[in-house]
Amino acid sequence: MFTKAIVKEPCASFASGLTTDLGNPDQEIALRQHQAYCEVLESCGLKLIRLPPDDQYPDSTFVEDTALLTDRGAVLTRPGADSRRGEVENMAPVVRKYFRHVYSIEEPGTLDAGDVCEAGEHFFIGVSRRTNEHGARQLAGRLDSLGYSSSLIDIRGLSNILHLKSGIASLSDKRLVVIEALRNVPEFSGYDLICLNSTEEYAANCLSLNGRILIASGFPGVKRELELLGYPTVSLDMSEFQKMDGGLSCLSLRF
Ligand code: CIR
Repeated sequence: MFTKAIVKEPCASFASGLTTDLGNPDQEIALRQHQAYCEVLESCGLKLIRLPPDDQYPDSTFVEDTALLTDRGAVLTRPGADSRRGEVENMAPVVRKYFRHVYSIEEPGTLDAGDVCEAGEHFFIGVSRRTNEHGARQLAGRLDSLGYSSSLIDIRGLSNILHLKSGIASLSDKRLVVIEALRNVPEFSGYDLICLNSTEEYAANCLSLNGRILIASGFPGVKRELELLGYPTVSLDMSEFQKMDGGLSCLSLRF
């Protein structure tokens, strides 16, 4: 069970964050969507640690990329985009307040925690445009020392996802939601896969939280499939975050 989540409201410079060309987000709507997201986290029983918006870092609302939080310790990341690296300095004291064991990804490694998918005691680590092999291997070593296993998944050939978790989510230690392009990854072969059709790929970044699954609204196929499997779902409008290439999970750090 998760009891807490760290969140950070989109700042005034949110629209100048990194993005491919999906249009300009509307600040007011983004704030409303963020508030609705926070309310759903609270309704799932989480106590929120709300950090103030930080204009210096337009992408800083995507807190998930700055740290990996596990039951056995936290790892502060070293984001692959220069413009995001300073976000970690601001997150570090918050993480240190709640975790006794805090580690870091060191140069020349880069790692965005949006590339890390936890499935029980196993972690999939994406090697992407943001996370380099050095960073992925550093994390794998750290996880190993904490008693977790991991595997590296190279997604550099996939142009349609920014991070590994843009295309995969774990619903349990045995079941994953994946986009079509990741369906045949050998490392996923032992898992029960829920494969999304190409029109619903954004919904792959869903979040299993204390017995419910939070999904982006507007993707009825995956919602229906999850409900048929017995998962209660909660839909959230993520349109303004999608415009900035952000998924649902990126807006919080749960622990
Ligand atoms: C970025 O490009 O870094 C942000 N605009 C979006 C980051 C989204 N984070 C994530 O998928 N884990």
